[in-house]
Amino acid sequence: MSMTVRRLTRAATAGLVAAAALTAAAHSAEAADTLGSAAAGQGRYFGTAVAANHLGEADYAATLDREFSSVTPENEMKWDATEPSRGTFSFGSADRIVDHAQSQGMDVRGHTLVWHSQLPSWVGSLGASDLRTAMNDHINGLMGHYKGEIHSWDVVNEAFQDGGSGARRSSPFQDKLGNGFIEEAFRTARAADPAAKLCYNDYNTDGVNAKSNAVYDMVKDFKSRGVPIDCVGFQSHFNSNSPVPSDYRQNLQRFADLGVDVQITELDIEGSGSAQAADYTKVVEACLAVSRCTGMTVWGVTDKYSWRSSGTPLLFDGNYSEKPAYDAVLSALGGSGDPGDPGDPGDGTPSCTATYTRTADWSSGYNGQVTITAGGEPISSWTATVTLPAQQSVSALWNGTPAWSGNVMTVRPSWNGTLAAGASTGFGFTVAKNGSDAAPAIGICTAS
Ligand code: 9MR
Repeated sequence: MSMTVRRLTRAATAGLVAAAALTAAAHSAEAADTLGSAAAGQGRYFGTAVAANHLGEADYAATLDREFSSVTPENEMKWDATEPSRGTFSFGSADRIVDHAQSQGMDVRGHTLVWHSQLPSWVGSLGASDLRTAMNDHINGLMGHYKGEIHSWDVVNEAFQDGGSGARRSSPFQDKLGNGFIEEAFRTARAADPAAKLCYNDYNTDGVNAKSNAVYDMVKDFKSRGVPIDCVGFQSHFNSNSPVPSDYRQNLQRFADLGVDVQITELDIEGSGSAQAADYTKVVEACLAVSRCTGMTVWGVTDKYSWRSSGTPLLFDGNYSEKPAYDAVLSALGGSGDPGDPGDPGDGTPSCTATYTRTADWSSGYNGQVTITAGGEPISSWTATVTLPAQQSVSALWNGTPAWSGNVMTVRPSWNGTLAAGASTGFGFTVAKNGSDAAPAIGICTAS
């Protein structure tokens, strides 16, 4: 297999972009902080997962470029995307993300080299000795292609089981190569790109529990034996079943105390309004309290493209408006918002966001729910528009008062206009599909 170094210009390009950013900052001393600039003020990066197929959407790219200082390809560097058949590497989508990030002076996290999921079937059918070779070839193929261009690599992802056993998860690697596959992957990775930080990454390891204890023991063993590991990634996918643990900071700290960096790698928290904002604050504060917590990545730019989109777990809603959670993160990072921005706390401007979920679905119809969340000020009324696909018609609506213009329904409150800052209400409606299953478009929410 031939290994090509993609390019050697990343450092030079990043230097130019950084110089340009400094000039811009000097010319606009009054400008609001962004997530990236506020995190930089704390010596941290603030990143997001990115999908190559959304980079062409103007609002997506503008939000990404304005706010974030690091990107993680959400799926494009996984094994199924990069080596779909043995020895044949395809880097097109991943290159698009890396090129975009470099043009903006952003860092790139590599995700992920060895994982049981999104693994092409040919890998699972190999015998042990062939599998070992294939694993090392895969690591060398990816890390060689991006040599010198990746800030941190998730070398091994999710190798431990959920539940109380602390056991390793069954996978072709575990089952055929045994526990030693993780160590081997890290050793291969270090040789392939000595400049990249090498991370172990997992979920449900955010607090102290049997699973995080097992990872802790592995990292401790690696450090004591000189197995190359630089960082541990805590995915931090939270919701009501898996809330932000009360010992989150303590858990991050005990890993840091082993002599590795810790990174929050896939943060998202289902919810809305002030409760979601408060949870985000806890996460940012925990990272800032641990000096070796070097940065945070949220798992997507906008709720509408989240892997958990119905849970609205991110910082920007489907219209790319800043949510209360955004304001909370910015403020926890010590940043200040633009006082002219609706949604920033204390700016005196009523604002709201509207997010849409299909809550029930059957062959001839569906129910939709729009959640209205007040921004950083209390509001006394709100207006949201719902544009229906041409064939569809609304047969019922509750908790709102509709007015129609063609296929655009403008909804105002019935009894539920008054909201505290960050609080939520909503309205629901039943739609007759009349042959179209398309989703309605939700317009920008306005408040008074
Ligand atoms: O967000 C990713 C989603 O688009 C993919 O369909 C999914 C497939 O497994 O992977 C998601 O990302 C996962 C990440 O790679 C590893 N940790 C859990 C993430 C959420 O499932």
